[in-house]
Amino acid sequence: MEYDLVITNGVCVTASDVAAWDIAIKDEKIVLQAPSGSLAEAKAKRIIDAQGGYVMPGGIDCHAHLDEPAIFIKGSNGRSADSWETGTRSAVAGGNTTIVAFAPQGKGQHSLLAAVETTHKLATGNCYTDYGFHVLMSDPNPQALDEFKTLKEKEGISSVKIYMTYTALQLRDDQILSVLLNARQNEILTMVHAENGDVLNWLTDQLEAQGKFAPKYHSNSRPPVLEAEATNRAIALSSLIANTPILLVHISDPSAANRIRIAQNAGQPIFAETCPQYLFLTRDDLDKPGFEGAKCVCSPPPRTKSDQDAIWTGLANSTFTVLSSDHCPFKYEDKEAGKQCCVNDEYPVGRFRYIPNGIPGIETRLPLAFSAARLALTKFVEVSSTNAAKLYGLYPRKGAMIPGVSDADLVIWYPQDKLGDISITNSMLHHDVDYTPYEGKRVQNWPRYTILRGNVVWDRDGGGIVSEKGVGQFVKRGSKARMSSMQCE
Ligand code: DUC
Ligand code: ZN
Ligand code: ZN
Ligand code: ZN
Repeated sequence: MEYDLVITNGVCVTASDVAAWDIAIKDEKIVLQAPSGSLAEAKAKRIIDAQGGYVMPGGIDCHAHLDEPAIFIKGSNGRSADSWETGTRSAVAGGNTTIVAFAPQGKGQHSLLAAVETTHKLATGNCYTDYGFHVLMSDPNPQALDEFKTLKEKEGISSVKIYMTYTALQLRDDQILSVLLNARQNEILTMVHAENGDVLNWLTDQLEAQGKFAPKYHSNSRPPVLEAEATNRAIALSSLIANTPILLVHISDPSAANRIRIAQNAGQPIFAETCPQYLFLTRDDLDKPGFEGAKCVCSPPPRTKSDQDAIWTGLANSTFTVLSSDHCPFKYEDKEAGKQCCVNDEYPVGRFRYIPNGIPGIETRLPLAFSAARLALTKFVEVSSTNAAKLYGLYPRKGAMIPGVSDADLVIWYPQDKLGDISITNSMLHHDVDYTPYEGKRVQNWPRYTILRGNVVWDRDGGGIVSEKGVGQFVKRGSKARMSSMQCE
């Protein structure tokens, strides 16, 4: 048989193993794993010599906002900066092969299916990675709840995100219960943004009354307890709906993580996500001169150095199921739709309450986390790829390297020490954003090749993005896999 692609001399890392295997690919699938070097002479259209570099399942980033209106900021014309084209281009240059981003239910839009149709129009033919949608639900009206069945069975959408904050999005507890009930009936996973919106609005008013408008006060308006309280409440609401599984997204606060851990230890199906901003940024980054701190305004806000350590520990001990980017970019120099929309003569340091919440990070997620070397290699693959596939109904087609079963979605890193120390600059990234919050941060490795269903899409030394847009396909997703014997579902 002639293979389409063979990868030889690499060290394969999955969520369970580190082993020197060669890999053969045919018709977009991994078809064979064999001892290292044994396929070096195989008949193949292309052979990549991975020379002692790590070969892993491609990154799966299931938390990104592309071409989304910033409905969470009152009166805002803001729109997340990246399109499906530029967002997935950036993703693939950072080692990702699948992303799941949001189909937002617009203001006044009753139907979730209409939101899905709109989002398909934005994405179709434009993507460099395979992709799926979560619906972002701001109005749990009866029609929308009824649509869960069609979403799951016909559209291949098996997750919904809801908010406990932002005036335009925030659901009351009774509405959350209705979502959880319908989600349970249709095996849809509910992602919860857990911050107490009423409290943070009140604190914001207090800060403004004291003349505190600068970006750093974003952090004061969202103290950790507000995240811990909402996390606790979400867990309680899940327990009322027969312990229906929920995923607490973008957890930043160790006390919220502890509450999650307690629920997990009690056997509740509570899953959690954290993001690079809670591992690599701190609240001090919001206190840069002038308005620069706005570049790191996201919600929840970055915390302290010791909180970062606790979040790393939570990744290592499986409190966190996934490490996602929460790529939600807004341009900095954009007075219409970007971070500077609230800077004017009256408010020269802006008004933090109107700074669009979110930062870019889809391309830097894997290089930053890999270079930090704080997780075992298998753990790194688990939280950045395999668990995302399991949670969101993509496994084992995605997130694994099982011959005959898994798509040939791979990321190949440079051999250790080959690349040296590189400094992240915005000019090397592929998003459509005018800054990165990680400017100047040093990393020791970067994805050398990203391979989507057997096609090289990113070749760092051979032209960068080497595929046309449109190679990425929509993936219909199924139910969440069973993920832990501890958690009774
Ligand atoms: N939540 C997100 O998930 N992304 C950006 C803004 C927010 O609050
Ligand atoms: Zn409505
Ligand atoms: Zn959120
Ligand atoms: Zn998000």
